Amino acid sequence: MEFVLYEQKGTYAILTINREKALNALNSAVLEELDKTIDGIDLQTVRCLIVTGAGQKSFVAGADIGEMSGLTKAQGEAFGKKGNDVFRKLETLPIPVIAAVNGFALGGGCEISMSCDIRICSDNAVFGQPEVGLGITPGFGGTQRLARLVGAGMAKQMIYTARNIKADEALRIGLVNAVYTQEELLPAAEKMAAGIAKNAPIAVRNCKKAINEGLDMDMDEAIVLEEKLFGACFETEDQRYGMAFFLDKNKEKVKEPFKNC
Ligand code: DAK
Repeated sequence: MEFVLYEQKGTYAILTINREKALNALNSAVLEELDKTIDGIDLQTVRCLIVTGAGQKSFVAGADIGEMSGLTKAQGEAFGKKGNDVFRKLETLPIPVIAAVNGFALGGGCEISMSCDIRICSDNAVFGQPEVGLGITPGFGGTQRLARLVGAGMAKQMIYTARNIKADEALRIGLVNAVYTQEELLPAAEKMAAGIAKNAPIAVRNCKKAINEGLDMDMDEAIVLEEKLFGACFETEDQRYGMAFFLDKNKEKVKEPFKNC
């Protein structure tokens, strides 16, 4: 792959968008490679994915403006669909995805980070949806995911004004969970990924499904979904082992890694 690097490190993996010369802007080739890379993740062994950008300056500086500038209406819609399909694939990946936002996360960059389960960023990160300044709307889910994450009022302000916000403000409004120095960011993401990967994989996946799908339901339906996913954890080897380990009062015993994926 030319524009996407992928490295599995035991039970978690790091996907790096690698088009540093254009601040990792997303063109069709990058989206294609992202799609193939996500399809190729070994979900039998990878329990958490980290998404980051190459270099020190940018996570993803948006969709490629050069490529978009000459599109017709039909091509624009097709480009939007391509991005949306890839981002949705990331969002619905059975395992948790952490965005380690290492700089600019503008337009499609902010949008891809919002397709991830958890966002953490470096102190030089900048978030924004500058599309209306370019004569377009956010096209990779920004109008939908930003409003769900930070509330409609704040999302509307960011999108209508096209104003970028820095890491501290992103933290304040709940767009990111934590801010680190550039050097600390990836180690922090890896520590979190390894911590998630230590927990029972079926239970973690069911939590992701319950939260994501439950948010689109009314509370009565959502609670039923939770009941079903809770029930589905029982009789698994991991549930039996996790509870037996707790109930076993032998303090010398070391907890074995959970097995099921
Ligand atoms: N596209 C293409 N190239 C980009 C780029 C981008 N989004 N962002 C940066 N680059 C390129 C620059 O052109 C430059 O290339 P060279 O001149 O060296 O060849 C190189 O990266 C370095 O950028 P700068 O020289 O500009 O670096 P600075 O540090 O001065 O500025 C910056 C960094 C991030 C503030 C600036 O590059 C910038 O403002 N970039 C554009 C950010 C932006 O507006 N992003 C949002 C793009 S719009 C849709 C589908 C998708 C979307 C919308 C609709 N449908 C089809 C419905 C999504 C839209 C977007 O994401």
